[in-house]
Amino acid sequence: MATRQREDTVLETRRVKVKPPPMFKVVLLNDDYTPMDFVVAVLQKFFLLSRERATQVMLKVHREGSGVCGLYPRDVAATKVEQVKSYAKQHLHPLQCVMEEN
Ligand code: TYC
Repeated sequence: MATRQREDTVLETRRVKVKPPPMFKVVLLNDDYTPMDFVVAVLQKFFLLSRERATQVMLKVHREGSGVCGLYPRDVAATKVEQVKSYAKQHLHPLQCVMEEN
């Protein structure tokens, strides 16, 4: 009986849908006190932007209130946010950074 059942077994091939991981924007927020050159340095150091690109992003944040530094998987984005906040705090600047699901 067991043998018969095994012979009758059909293994179906099933399409396994693998979704790309959710991605998160790391967003820098404007404030009135953090020096512009410090923000540019942060964007170069933690987001590997060129000085030119970092200056553009900093000015966007300064004028519009916020700006995207980069797009990363959840754990990478969370690490960047903590690195920026900790570095700003060490330097006594109120610079804030958040992550948002894309
Ligand atoms: N607004 C700041 C100033 O005038 C500059 C600044 C830019 C601060 C971007 C934070 O995320 C920021 N010194």
